[in-house]
This record gives sequence, C-alpha cells and structure tokens, in this order.
Amino acid sequence: MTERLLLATTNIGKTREMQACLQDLDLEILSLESLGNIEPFPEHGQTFSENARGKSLFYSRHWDSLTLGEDSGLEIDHLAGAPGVLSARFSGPDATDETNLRKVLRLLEGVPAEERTARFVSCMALSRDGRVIFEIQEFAVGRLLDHKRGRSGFGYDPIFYYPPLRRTFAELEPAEKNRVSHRGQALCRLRDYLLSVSVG
Ligand code: ITT
Repeated sequence: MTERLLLATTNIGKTREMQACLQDLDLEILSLESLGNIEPFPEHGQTFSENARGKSLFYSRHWDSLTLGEDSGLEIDHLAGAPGVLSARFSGPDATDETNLRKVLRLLEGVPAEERTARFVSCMALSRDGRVIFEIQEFAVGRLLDHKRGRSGFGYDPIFYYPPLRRTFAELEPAEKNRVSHRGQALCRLRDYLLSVSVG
C-alpha cells in the first residue's frame, strides 16, 4: 500500500522544495491542509533539532502515517549566529520575508564582504506512531550581499550569495537550489532513508 507523508509546514516555499525532491517516490504527499483547522505548533525551542522534532511530533498526533517536520534558518557569523531559530520572526511578530531581510541588511550595513559569511541550516525530523524515526541536519555556506539579487525562492534567498555557483539562491532555478541547498541536501538524505526502508 502506498504510504502517506504529511509535510508539516506552513511555509509554501519549503513545501514546494520538499514536493519537488520527493515527488517521484511511491508516496502520497499531503500538506497541513489535510488536517483541517488545527492550531499551529507553538515554536519555542532553542535549537533547530528541538523545533523540528517538536513540529513533527505535534502534527503527527493528528495523523496516522509519516510526518515530516522541518526547522531551518540563517546563522550569520557577524551577528553571533543570529537570527538562527528566530529566522522567521526576526523582525517581530508581524514579520514578513521582506522585513526580515531588510533587518539583516540594516544590521550588516558597512560590514565588509569577507565578514558577511553565513550559513543556512535545515533540520528535519520524520515521525511515525508518536516517535521520531529519522533526523537529519544539513547546511549551505555563503555570503550575504548588501542588496537583493534574483526573484526565485523565498525568505533570505535574494541576499544569500552562494560562491560555488556565483549566484544568490534567488538567482537559481528551483532544481539548482535543491541540488546544493541545506534543505535539498537534507531531502536527498531523507529520500535515501525512505528508499532504504522500502517506503517510496
Ligand atoms: P514552518 O515552521 O511552518 O515550517 P516557518 O517559515 O515558520 O514555517 P521556520 O520556523 O523553520 O519555518 O523558519 C525558517 C525561516 O528561515 C524561513 O521563514 C526563512 O526566513 C528562513 N529560511 C529557511 N530556509 C530558507 C531558504 O531556503 N531560503 C531562504 N530563507 C530560508
């Protein structure tokens, strides 16, 4: 019987990237809409792992098959690792991708290129029957520009310059980003795991 995988995220950008990586597996992929109207997971963890596990287990309580939770974010060296787990809410409770990105640009004003290093982190937790059965953390290293470049992707992508490809993540095609990004690499390992246990 085809397994069902719930993508436990409210973020449409993440959802698209997850679907693109997993779509050819023998899995029925569903979004949180399948659960109807439930309260979102209250995210208060101190680490990506804590939040990823929390999301995965929280939504799996409403679901009888596989549940994938992901927590991700941007760690900026000049800001001692901020915004980290607060990446989605960096500019306050009404934060948007644009206000978050503007805040980063403001905090890095005047900082020279070589000191604008940063990394994206993605931590994923896969659950079934109330327990986490697989967890992965991956990252992508880059440098933050002082202006936006590109229109693809989401979040901080337009200022995240990826030196090996000499482009920002927002200048990459979705498939190119998935080949090198933190999330793409984590998804690749998740795929291997699902295939190894004959799911998919
Ligand atoms: P869910 O918790 O529902 O999955 P969220 O957007 O709140 O959605 P996170 O708490 O994991 O997710 O926050 C991740 C934030 O980090 C995201 O909103 C972006 O601001 C940033 N981020 C993560 N991955 C990114 C990527 O690939 N490109 C750009 N920004 C990214």
